[in-house]
Amino acid sequence: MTETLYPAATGRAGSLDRAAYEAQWQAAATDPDGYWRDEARCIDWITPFTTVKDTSFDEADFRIRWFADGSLNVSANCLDRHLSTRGDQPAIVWEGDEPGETRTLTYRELHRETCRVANVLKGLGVRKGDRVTLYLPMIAEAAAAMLACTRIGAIHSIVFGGFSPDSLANRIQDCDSSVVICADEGCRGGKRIPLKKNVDKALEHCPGVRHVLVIRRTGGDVPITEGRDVWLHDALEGVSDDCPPEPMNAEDPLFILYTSGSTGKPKGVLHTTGGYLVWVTKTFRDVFDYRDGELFWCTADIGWVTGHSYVVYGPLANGATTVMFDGVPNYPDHGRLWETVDRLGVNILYTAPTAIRALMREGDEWVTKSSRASLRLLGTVGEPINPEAWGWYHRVVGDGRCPIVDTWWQTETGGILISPLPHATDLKPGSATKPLPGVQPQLVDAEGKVLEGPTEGNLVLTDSWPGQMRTVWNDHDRFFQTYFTTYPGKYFTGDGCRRDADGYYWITGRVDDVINVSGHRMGTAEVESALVAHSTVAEAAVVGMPHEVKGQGIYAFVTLNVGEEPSDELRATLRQWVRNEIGPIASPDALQFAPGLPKTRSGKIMRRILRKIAENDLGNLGDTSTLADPGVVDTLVAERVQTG
Ligand code: 6R9
Repeated sequence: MTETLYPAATGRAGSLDRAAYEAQWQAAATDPDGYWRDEARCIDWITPFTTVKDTSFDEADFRIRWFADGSLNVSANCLDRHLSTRGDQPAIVWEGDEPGETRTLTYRELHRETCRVANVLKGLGVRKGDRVTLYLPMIAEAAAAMLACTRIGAIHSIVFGGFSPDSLANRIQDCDSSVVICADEGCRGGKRIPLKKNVDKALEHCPGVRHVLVIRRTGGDVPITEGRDVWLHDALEGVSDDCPPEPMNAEDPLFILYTSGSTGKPKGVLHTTGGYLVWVTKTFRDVFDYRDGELFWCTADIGWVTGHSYVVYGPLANGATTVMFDGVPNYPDHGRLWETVDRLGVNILYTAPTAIRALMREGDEWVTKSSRASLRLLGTVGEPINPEAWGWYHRVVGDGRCPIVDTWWQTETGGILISPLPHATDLKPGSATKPLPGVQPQLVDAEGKVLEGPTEGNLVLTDSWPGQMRTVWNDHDRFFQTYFTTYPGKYFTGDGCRRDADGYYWITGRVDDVINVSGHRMGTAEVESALVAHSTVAEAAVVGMPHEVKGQGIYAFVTLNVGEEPSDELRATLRQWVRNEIGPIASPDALQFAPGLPKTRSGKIMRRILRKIAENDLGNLGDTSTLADPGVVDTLVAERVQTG
């Protein structure tokens, strides 16, 4: 197979080039403490640290600590330190759901807003270490609320606005939040999202919540519970804009973010203060090669880790101007992103392969009628990008002149780990290319044997990096069990990966029971438990299937209780049920009624076979002789749902 190679960009003074990348690698390998000590200078410390790396993935002395005796404040790094040099520069350019509905906040304005919200939170009794849940649209106030939490040392937990009241309630309960911040409603693609009403429903099951701070976004009519609910605009009246930043230890918790795994309920991924901020500050600067005055647009929602690290913390810590987009790429039409790029003058665009594929289908004209002359660099994240979509992004969107950084990372990693640097790395469409300096990937087989050279296997990381998650909230044992026991002494990513002869990494997708739907992580177990919670369902098994736009779709096999009859109506009911239980992103794309599921004699569902059926790879079902009743497979194949 001949691969097209796109040479690294040249001719931009000050960019990290090949030599600089090599030099950093050398430094990280020969003197790790010295290397990370220097890198940690990208942020301001209140108390300088004296210890750098203090980590071990071995069970006997398992620990992950970075810069552990230093202290700092995240909001001071994102705001205060820029005031003297760029107080009047835009920090946030907000673009609403309707084109041209914009608002700009300078660093000075965002600083003031953050301090005032922080004082409101204090007034509601929020103290250092308390948890605050945010359930918000992509409005500038959301960034101010995040920064306000960090200013006083409260731990934020953001729940994506597309999650149901039940999912929200579970996340509030798990971390025991005392305050929720929401908006009256959100706007997405011309539709209203009833955020406050969802909070009211969730709070029926969350007695620990003392206050709800409500931000007026649409002015929609929402119920207010006296004594509990407070309008932010009322609470802000007369509030001081003086709020000194709380000095936080480097290892103090910064935020919790729930993410799906192979088993059980979503885990509260915990990131701490110093290491996380160093990592997102450095990776934003290096991977996007950001320069003063440029406009950076990451289209992710703050409900996901990409929104945390590259809409808010990474850009603001670097004094960048970041776009917050409260809309969707296909509203009011398929030209929305490109029209907005032109109107705002966006220089760097960071988005997901699923959005690229969806827009690619609509034809080039939506793109080519815009100029996109301001664009310098493109990025992708969230799932593997197929070479066709990469090619289209490069040729049509970037006019063949913008490098693409395909960035691999996870909620757990805090920030980017494997990615090209635009001026140092030759690009291969579909490959996240090479690890950043100091990042140590390895490929292993199922037994843990290390695979060398060009090969394919499971992706692990053999050593820590500052942005690594520190624990699962309230369940340190689950943290260790989930990530460090499959391959003892190594962090297991859950991803499969190929490495080619040039040492380039090609992520092939999850090898566990996590599916990636439009770049959103879903645990198959979560969808299954939602399905079996319906009164008609006896058993359910959920697997991923290839989907042209979403990357993966959700295929559900459902066995009904005795006496229940399969019907199209029931199929629609069950899909709607899952929407209500978890949220629209979890709604099955295909739902097949199965009189029985393929099981081993010990009663384990053979997902391997279900995956093959969902993929329509029927010639490859493999050995079915160990099944308790091999006949069920024939029925499932015969009644397979057409998925196109
Ligand atoms: C940042 C984010 C993590 C999972 C990860 C992998 C997939 C992310 C990717 C990619 C191929 C890339 N993934 N980036 N796969 N190429 N550039 O998406 O975090 O939501 O936790 O998902 O996404 O499978 O394990 P998260």
